[in-house]
Amino acid sequence: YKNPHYASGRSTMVHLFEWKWDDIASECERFLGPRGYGGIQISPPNENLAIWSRQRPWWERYQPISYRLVTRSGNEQQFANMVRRCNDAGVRIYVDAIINHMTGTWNENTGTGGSTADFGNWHYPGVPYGRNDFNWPHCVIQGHDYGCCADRVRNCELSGLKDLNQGTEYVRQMIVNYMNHLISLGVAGFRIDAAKHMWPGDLRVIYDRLHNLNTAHGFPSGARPYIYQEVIDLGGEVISRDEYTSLAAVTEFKFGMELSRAFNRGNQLRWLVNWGPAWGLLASGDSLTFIDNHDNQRGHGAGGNILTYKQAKQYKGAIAFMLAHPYGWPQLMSSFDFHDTEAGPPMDSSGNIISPSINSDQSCGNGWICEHRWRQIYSMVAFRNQAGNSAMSNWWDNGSNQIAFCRGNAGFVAFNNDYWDLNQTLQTCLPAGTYCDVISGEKSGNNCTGKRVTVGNDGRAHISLGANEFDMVLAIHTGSEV
Ligand code: ARE
Ligand code: CA
Repeated sequence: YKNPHYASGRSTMVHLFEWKWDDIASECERFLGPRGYGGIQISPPNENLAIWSRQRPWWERYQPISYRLVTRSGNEQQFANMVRRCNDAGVRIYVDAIINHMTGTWNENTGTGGSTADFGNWHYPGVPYGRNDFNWPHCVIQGHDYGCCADRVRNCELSGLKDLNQGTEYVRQMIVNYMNHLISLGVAGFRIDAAKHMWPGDLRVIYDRLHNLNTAHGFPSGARPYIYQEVIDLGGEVISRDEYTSLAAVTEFKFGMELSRAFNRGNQLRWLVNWGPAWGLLASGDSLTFIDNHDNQRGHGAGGNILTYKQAKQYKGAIAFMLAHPYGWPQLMSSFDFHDTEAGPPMDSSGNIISPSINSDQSCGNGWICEHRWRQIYSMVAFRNQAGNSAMSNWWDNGSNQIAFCRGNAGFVAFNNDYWDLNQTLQTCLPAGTYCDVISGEKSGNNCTGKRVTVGNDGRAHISLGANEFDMVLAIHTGSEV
């Protein structure tokens, strides 16, 4: 369950938060496929409660009312069409699977596909689930439970969301049927929402009943779904991420916290010389890595000064480090603009999501940020693909916040997060030639719209990165020669 089954030569996925299926299909064909993206985490595709009383917040999608594939993102036919078209473009789809719970209790009770529920009786006819399918008697997780009481974290309600009992055969089967339906439609794997709140033994039973990936969508025979489990573990709790790594991959929240701290100048970049398990991070192959996610970019989930698109220069620096460094399986965040942390995606007065528009410079409009379309970000996705499995080598630092390293003989990257300029002759490990820096510009034909870097026969080149430049990164790789 730890292999994303990317098409060959690809390495990075992006979370297209709240995007519609038709828009994702187009994005696979016009941008993600050609640019070398490996996959997409989509918002939950199953029917959720429509919460008009809170102006249709983004978080209504974490309140399942049935497993029918009908949401604001689209219906089942649109879903199937998206998966087909994305797989054809070489881009995999990973589903955010909410299997810990159903909705909380609300006055309104109609789902995005028209299903209803009787919350007071734990009755969800759209599945169907009834009272016997939930943990009983019901209780709600309190903050201090995380420090003491694993049974309460797993058997009580997370924020009042009705807590399913995955220990029962019936619930397991409903969940497995839902996930196998998605596998049959061609998805490559799952994010397991709130995995901390489910017993590892129950999850193992569920994972082991999943079908192999659908060979009609280009997966090798016998391929198991990629599974990454959302377990927030910054230390100090009774439940640890290590209880889940024997099952499948795990979201590594320490990754974005530490890199945000470093690129925010709370820690010197030179210390990143031993980035990886030496920092208390998971083993690389177990680790789904990211800077921000849809929760912590807006202060939900585990908080703490996470960099986002709002601090663009520092953020692009942290993202470039994530993508340049061999550790982990990276995931990018692609956001809609927000000020109110509860607000849903751009929508019209009927609650329909408004599609992103695409500007002539490739950026998005209509309220969508589309970090994945920022040159400094998609260029580093290509860098990572070029670097492949090569190790990091030739680390250099100035004893402060200027660092540089190579990836085999395929890539070289430098960072300057100091208040003074970087001007150094450094080993790039690349064959002699003139390269286009893919951060300050990009290669177009035999031209370069950014800085040029000349690598000598000894592999060395003069690198200059001013403290006041628009970006703090310089990156060159095989394929960026001009
Ligand atoms: C909403 C309302 C609530 C209301 C509830 C029920 O905000 O006021 O009571 O509905 O009706 C998201 C939002 C929630 C939202 C929920 C359902 O963030 O605000 O509740 O959707 O609509 C814990 C979990 C972790 C979880 C985070 C948010 O361990 O799994 O909390 N993250 C996932 C998703 C979220 C989603 C859910 C789970 C629910 O990524 O987007 O919630 O499906 C410490 C612990 C962490 C803990 C954290 C916060 O750091 O280590 O484990 O995270 O505190 O409590
Ligand atoms: Ca639970």
